[in-house]
Amino acid sequence: MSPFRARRERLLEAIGPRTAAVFVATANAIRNNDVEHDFRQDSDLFYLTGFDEPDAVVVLTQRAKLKLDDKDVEPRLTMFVRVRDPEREVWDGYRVGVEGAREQFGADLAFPIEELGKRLPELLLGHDALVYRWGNKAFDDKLFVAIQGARRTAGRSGARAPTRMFDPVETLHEQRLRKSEDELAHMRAACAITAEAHAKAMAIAAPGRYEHEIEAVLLETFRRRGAERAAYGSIVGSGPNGTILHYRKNDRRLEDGDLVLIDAGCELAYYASDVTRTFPANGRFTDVQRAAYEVVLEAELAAIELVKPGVTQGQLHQRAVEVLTRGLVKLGALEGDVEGLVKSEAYKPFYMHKTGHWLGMDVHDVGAYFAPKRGDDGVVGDELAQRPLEPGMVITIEPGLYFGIGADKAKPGEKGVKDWSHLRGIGIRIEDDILVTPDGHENLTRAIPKSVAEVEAACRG
Ligand SMILES: [Mn+2]
Repeated sequence: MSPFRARRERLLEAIGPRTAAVFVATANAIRNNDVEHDFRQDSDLFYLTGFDEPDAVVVLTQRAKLKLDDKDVEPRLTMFVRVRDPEREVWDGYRVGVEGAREQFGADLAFPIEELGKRLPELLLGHDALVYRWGNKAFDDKLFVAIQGARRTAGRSGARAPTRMFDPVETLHEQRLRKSEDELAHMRAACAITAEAHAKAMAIAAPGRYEHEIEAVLLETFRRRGAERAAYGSIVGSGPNGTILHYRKNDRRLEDGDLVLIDAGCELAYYASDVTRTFPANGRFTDVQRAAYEVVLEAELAAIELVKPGVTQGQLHQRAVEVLTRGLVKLGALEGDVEGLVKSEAYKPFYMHKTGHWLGMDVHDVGAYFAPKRGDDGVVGDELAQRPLEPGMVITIEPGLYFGIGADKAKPGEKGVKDWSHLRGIGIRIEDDILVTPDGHENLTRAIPKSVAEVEAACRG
């Protein structure tokens, strides 16, 4: 339990002595009729406790004083959980229960979830602020009622009660943004499994196979090696499907001459990996596919090359955009001065997304992308600016080029656009997971075939 306790203590220190924090478990969601979606715990709650059951609320307090069985208790961690229920456990499996929350998860106090309404106001007393991510429709009202209850009591007794609420983005999510060695060990392990899955997928893909057969190989690898699940819906897009950014059907038959774009990564111990590779279904790039692939690869490598503390994600995106735009000219899709084409965003019909995102427990991980700008005098001003990378942060780098329906916005003859019909149907993205280190970066997914020669060799199996 010690890393979880250490994280809670760090959070309490960050939020200050008169602030409490409330975290709510993910609710079970119905898929259809009486079948539920697979449960996956809320990342914040898991990060702080390691507890993975639904119907739970975690309250961190520093000034709460409760009288229980004539004893004064000053809890720091209070958990509201499902009670043990042999009848239900026959159907749904073991529950930690109230005693388990104390004994296995280090709760100072634990109560049945049914007692939340009664206990929460007491726990909030003594604090004048609260950290909570509002927007949880099922829980917001309960919390506001509890705050009102605490304020009524406080008004009569001279105690404090919360009058302010803060989103966890400035405290807990800053903590989650910088990965500890424990966390990086999980992320490395997740990346190793994802690496095997991508190599296997390249080896089995062939004209005549279906996208879902390749998806099955990815999932087989994830689960066989102990990953709980895919970190997000696996994309296996062949031919024109590779140009659809969040393609999910995975039901097309691969044809000779197709490219196959796979965006898939496993989640292991609640940590995501997120990798994209693009390869020829028949194992050999055509000349035009190779030329387009080399452009995306050059953009990806150039952006990765820049990653080090102090650089912003905006700068990485800018670098990728420059290389892609130069490449679009070389490929014959655009014409004109590269700098001008970048400025006029002529690349956008072919490259419409950003070059990367935070990666961690959530595939698009928490954490602010912008921070208040510091002037030359060191004073924090009003404006927001892209924040600099720091050691321990993990990002993805994932440039791409897409000549699908989105590209139809690029009309030959307009704004530097040439006839790009020779590229139609090509969709390419290359994505790696990059750890920022004190003196640069480490590519956590470097083991996955990526150069033209490596990819063609992996396709041969
Ligand atoms: Mn990604």
